[in-house]
Formats: sequence, C-alpha cells, structure tokens
Amino acid sequence: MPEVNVTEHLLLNQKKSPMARGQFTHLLNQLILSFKIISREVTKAGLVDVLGFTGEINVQGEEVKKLDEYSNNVLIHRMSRAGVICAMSSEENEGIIEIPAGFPTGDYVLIFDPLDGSSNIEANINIGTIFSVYRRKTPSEQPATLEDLLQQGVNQVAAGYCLYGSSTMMVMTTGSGVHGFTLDPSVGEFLLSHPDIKIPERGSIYSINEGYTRYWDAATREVVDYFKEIDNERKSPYSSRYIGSLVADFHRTLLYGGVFLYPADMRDPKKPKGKLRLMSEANPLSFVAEQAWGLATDGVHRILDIQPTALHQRVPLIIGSPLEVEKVREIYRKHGY
Ligand code: P6P
Repeated sequence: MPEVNVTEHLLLNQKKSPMARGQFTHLLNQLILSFKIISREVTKAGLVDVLGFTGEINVQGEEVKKLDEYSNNVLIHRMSRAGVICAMSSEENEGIIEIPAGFPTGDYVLIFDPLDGSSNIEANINIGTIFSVYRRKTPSEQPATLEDLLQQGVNQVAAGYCLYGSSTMMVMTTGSGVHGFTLDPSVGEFLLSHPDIKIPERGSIYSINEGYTRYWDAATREVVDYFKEIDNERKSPYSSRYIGSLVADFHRTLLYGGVFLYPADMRDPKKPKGKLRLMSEANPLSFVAEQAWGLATDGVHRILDIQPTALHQRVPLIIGSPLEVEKVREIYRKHGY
C-alpha cells in the first residue's frame, strides 16, 4: 500500500469537509509535531533514569522535568503559536489557557491530557496524549471564554490520542471514521497503518480495577459478576485485563472489543463520579469509540450528550463494544439508574 501520511489522508478522505481547510490541517500538523517531540522524550525516559543518559535536558543542567509537565509545556508552547486556536484547556492546568497577547489566534479550541498514565512510565507501560478539538462558540473578535470550552462532546470536530509504546501510534477521528497512523522514525512521519478501525460488536474482555470492588454499588458488582458468569450471553466467562493506563486499556478495547469501565465509587465522597475527566478523557475517547461503531456511557447518559459545567469535572465511563456496553446499561437500568 503506498505510504499515506495524516495530511494526505485528511485531504483524500474529507476533501468535501471543511476539515480539509488550511486552519485545521495546520492545527493537526502542529499537534503531530508535538507528539513527535513528546515521543522522543518518553522513549528516552528509561535511559535518563537507568544509564544517566545526558539528554539535552540534562546537558544544559536543567532539572529533568517530570514527563507530564514536559509534555504539557510542549503542547502549550507549540499550540499557542499555531495561530489557529483561541483557547486551550489541559488536565494539568486549573483554568483556561489563553493565547499570549500578540500571538495570532483562530477559531478552534483544544482540550488535552498531555500524558495520561505517566505514573506508569518507569514500568515501561504504554502512556499517551489525549486530545479533543472544538470550534469556538463566541464571536471571533472577542476573547475566548469558558463557553468555548464547556461544550458537549457531540460538538467535537476532531479527537483522538497518541500512544507511546513499542511504537508511537496516533488514532484519531474527524467525524468520518477512525484511522490509525504509526510513526516511522526513519522518515519522521505518521503513516496510515490502521485505516477505518471498527470495534467488534461483541468482545471477550472486560477491563476494570477490581481492587475497588468494596467501593462499588450493587449495580456495578452485578455487572462484573455477569462478565465472570459461565452462562452469560457468550456462554463463557470474559477475560479480565487491566493495564491501569487509560489510553492503553482503551486502545486494546478499540482493536479487540469488549468493555472498559471506570465506574463511580464510594471511595471518595468528594469524587462520587469516579476518577476520569469528562472533557480531556471521556469525551475524546467516546467520539473515537462511536465513530468506530462502539458506545460510551456514564451508565445512564450517552457521554457525548453530557453538558459540562466545569473544566475538570469527572464522569463514570463505560466504553467499548455495543453489546457489552448495552448489557451494562441494562443492568444499571434494572437497579433503577
Ligand atoms: P486506578 C492513570 O493514572 C489514570 O489516570 C488512567 O490512565 C487510568 O485509566 C486510571 O488512572 C487508573 O486509575 O484508580 O485504577 O489506578
């Protein structure tokens, strides 16, 4: 198959859509450059610790930044200069990230988790950047406001993630299906490797942190019991897989099928909605899941329909193959959700 990079794929497959216009393509190319820079550092991380490898961070005598802080800085620095964004939000920053005065702005809003799962880096477990793109809602000549950021996930114009692992792979959607691009370091390009990804209708894996069983309500406990049953609809127990890195657990679910759950739990009365964030994690991954013919819910509502009220609000997330997600919703309904 002739090599196709992201920009060519976008132009080839969405030539009719406004996505192929200059602004978005430029935004995407700046995002891709950020992923390449982050990938370079993430790949080196083990060496910095183990071999005392003096990468450019050490040589200049600068303190070796934590990788998620480094990744956050790369994205903010690069995307602020892209000239196509009016505001950003990062999981690492409390409030709205404005574009510095004097920098050109544009009509897009970018929300991201710069390096999800970064606590796993020492164990060489896959981690990733998750991103979500909206069009601004307020008039272009005014400064961007929270209204531009707090949009329902259904308004996303693009979303996806970059997975840093044995290879660096970007999976994304612009509303015309889901496509995977693998970084070929020898040419420094993300090349189309997984065209038109579709999640299996039914899988054989459920993914949840069972260490928290005592914090779950009866509905979630019944859901997990169902996946362990012999006489469930598969007539066989599901396999349990949990990496503890959202992008890795989601990517496996997308390719192999099944369901990932991070439910609400009673562990922390301050966080009754669980741990994952709506804007920087659940919404982008739900857009990808639905574009791959999967489903994503908080147990009751479609994730993409939830009207956000705060930048970092958390949400229970049940995401994956339609038959498994529907089964979870059926059990939650039975419990009166
Ligand atoms: P727990 C990583 O810290 C993360 O934010 C996600 O990547 C992952 O899915 C989740 O937390 C794991 O959380 O509570 O199971 O350790």
